[in-house]
Amino acid sequence: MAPLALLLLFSFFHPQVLVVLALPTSSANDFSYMKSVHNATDLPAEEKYDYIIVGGGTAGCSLASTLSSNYSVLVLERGSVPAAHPEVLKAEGFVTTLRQTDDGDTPAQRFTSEDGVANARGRILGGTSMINAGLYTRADEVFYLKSGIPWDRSLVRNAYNWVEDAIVFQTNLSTWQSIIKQALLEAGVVPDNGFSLDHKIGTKASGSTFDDEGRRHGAVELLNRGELKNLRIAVHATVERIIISSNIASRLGATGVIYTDSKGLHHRAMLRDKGEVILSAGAIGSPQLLLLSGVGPVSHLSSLQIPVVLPNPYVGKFMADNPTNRVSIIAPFPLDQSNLQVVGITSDFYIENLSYKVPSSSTNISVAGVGEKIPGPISSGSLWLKSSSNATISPNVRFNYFDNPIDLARCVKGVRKIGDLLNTKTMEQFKTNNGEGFVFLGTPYPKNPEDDKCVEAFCRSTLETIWHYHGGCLVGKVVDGDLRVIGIDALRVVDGSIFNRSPGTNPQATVMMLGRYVGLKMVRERNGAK
Ligand SMILES: Cc1cc2nc3c(=O)[nH]c(=O)nc-3n(C[C@H](O)[C@H](O)[C@H](O)COP(=O)(O)OP(=O)(O)OC[C@H]3O[C@@H](n4cnc5c(N)ncnc54)[C@H](O)[C@@H]3O)c2cc1C
Ligand SMILES: *[C@@H]1O[C@H](CO)[C@@H](O)[C@H](O)[C@H]1NC(C)=O
Ligand SMILES: *[C@@H]1O[C@H](CO)[C@@H](O)[C@H](O)[C@H]1NC(C)=O
Ligand SMILES: *[C@@H]1O[C@H](CO)[C@@H](O)[C@H](O)[C@H]1NC(C)=O
Ligand SMILES: *[C@@H]1O[C@H](CO)[C@@H](O)[C@H](O)[C@H]1NC(C)=O
Ligand SMILES: *[C@@H]1O[C@H](CO)[C@@H](O)[C@H](O)[C@H]1NC(C)=O
Ligand SMILES: CC(=O)N[C@H]1CO[C@H](CO)[C@@H](O)[C@@H]1O
Repeated sequence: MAPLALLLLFSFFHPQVLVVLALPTSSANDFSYMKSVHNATDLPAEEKYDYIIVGGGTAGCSLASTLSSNYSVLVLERGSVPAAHPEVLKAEGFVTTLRQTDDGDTPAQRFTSEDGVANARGRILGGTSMINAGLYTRADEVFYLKSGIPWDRSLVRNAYNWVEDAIVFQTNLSTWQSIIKQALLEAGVVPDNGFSLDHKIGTKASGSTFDDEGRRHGAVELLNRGELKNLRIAVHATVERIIISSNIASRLGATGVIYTDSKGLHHRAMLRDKGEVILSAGAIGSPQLLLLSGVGPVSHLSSLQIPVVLPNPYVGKFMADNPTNRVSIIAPFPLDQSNLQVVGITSDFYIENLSYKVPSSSTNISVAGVGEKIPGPISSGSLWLKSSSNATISPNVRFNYFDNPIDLARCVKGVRKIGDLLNTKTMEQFKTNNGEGFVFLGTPYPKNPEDDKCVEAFCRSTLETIWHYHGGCLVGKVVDGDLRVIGIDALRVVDGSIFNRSPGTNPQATVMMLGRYVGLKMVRERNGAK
């Protein structure tokens, strides 16, 4: 048999091998989309488009690209282009980007939720996909079943493939990721699923939007797959509100949006016949814009003197963030900085993490971190406006981590698994003082992992975000199964705000898939096919 035929036969029994062969290890960044980018100050005071997408983020870019195949599309992004912040294009830039002092245009906008947990969101073309840790993995089955969306699963696969063909890589595992993989298997997170983009119980290496040369290929590069001549992308364009009017039959409908440029001047973008406004401003931005446009809980809108356009008690509700807890070990030998590549998947928790260097004048300390994150979560909170008229002022948000005891119980299980992992032979090499123990940076591993109260206290005291917050515009509450805002024509929401649980171990794959998926459906619907 020819080697290729043998390989294909082998792949048939081991599907992950086929994926291995299909994904490249690296490629140059493609900036073709720059042809369509304009400074908002250069756009006219009023223009018309078929589709207006608010937020050039993770979902917004794949949606815009898809709709541009045959329609005029305007993308309005408050941030700048990646080339203006080259650190976002490099894996080494991950930590520095998150630590930058906010000057109103830095790509990671930091915020602290009312729970007191430090968090961040993207403010750049490509959105949060340009500041994240790059791990790429598809959604779990429970996500599809509970999402409220009547998924066409073949279109879902088609949409994931479209994303993966453009920006997903199979990279070499860093030292720490190889060690974590071995330790997870030894700690019983089995089977070894090799390399896979699918959500499977066990341990696997997944794809990355970073390539082997450490270049980031975020959602922004999906714009290149569209018809650039039909796309207009405005940066430094902050959308202030959606223009909603009622027709002769008293039906509400979106007719356009108002945005401001960097000089503070107002512009209007209006819809052509059959057009739509799509909010892709993320889990913080999309509910915020509905509230600023008068769509939301009456008491909240009235307290801010915002005229109520459509009462909906659920806008900004069910805001959730998956709590994560980790231990950090000071490595007795140097480790390369590593972004996320390996994940351990069980039904109750997921284990993943990265290593990084803490440089100082005298020493370079390498830190190996390992953390667990729970699925869901079940606990949730809400979002409310701080300003009644200024979209640049971020809303307040509270996630109520661990409000539900099931979330806390899952954390306890996950932390115990980290204990199993620390007890493996693989991890012995990290013990210092003649193999006596680990040197932890920050809170050490709990002394009595058998004691529920002790581990629960660890869960609460070391609570962090893994930045997978979602919700605020849930399906069945704010939008319908086609993601149309309930009660308002020509207005949809397409981004992480529609999720009632975070998809898979990490959401970006599914957010990008969603943009492509909804875009394909919209084009089909409009062309008369159902
Ligand atoms: C530090 C960090 C690490 C992460 N690591 C991973 C990971 O490794 N793997 C993974 O799968 N996920 C990861 N995530 C999560 C993932 O990146 C996000 O869930 C996802 O990108 C969210 O996509 P979105 O389209 O919902 O929102 P975004 O990508 O945030 O898009 C929203 C866009 O709207 C713009 N916008 C908002 N308001 C306005 C307005 N009024 N006018 C104009 N524009 C506006 C924003 O600037 C932004 O570009 C990480 C997130 C962070 C913050
Ligand atoms: C956009 O134009 C304004 C006004 O001319 C200018 O101040 C700003 O720097 C420009 N921004 C970019 C990203 O080019
Ligand atoms: C392009 O859009 C027009 C209407 O705007 C429609 O008649 C035509 O069928 C579309 N073509 C494709 C290939 O989608
Ligand atoms: C990745 O691994 C392959 C095979 O071991 C090696 O040839 C290649 O140089 C590695 N690439 C990088 C960037 O380390
Ligand atoms: C720390 O790392 C930097 C950059 O790699 C290097 O220049 C420096 O010599 C290192 N310092 C020590 C003490 O190893
Ligand atoms: C909106 O808020 C931002 C940030 O605080 C501020 O710089 C800007 O001047 C405000 N805009 C208006 C119109 O008040
Ligand atoms: C994605 C993630 O969980 N990152 C954490 C991994 O561990 C390091 C160091 O311990 C933390 O700084 C990261 O936040």
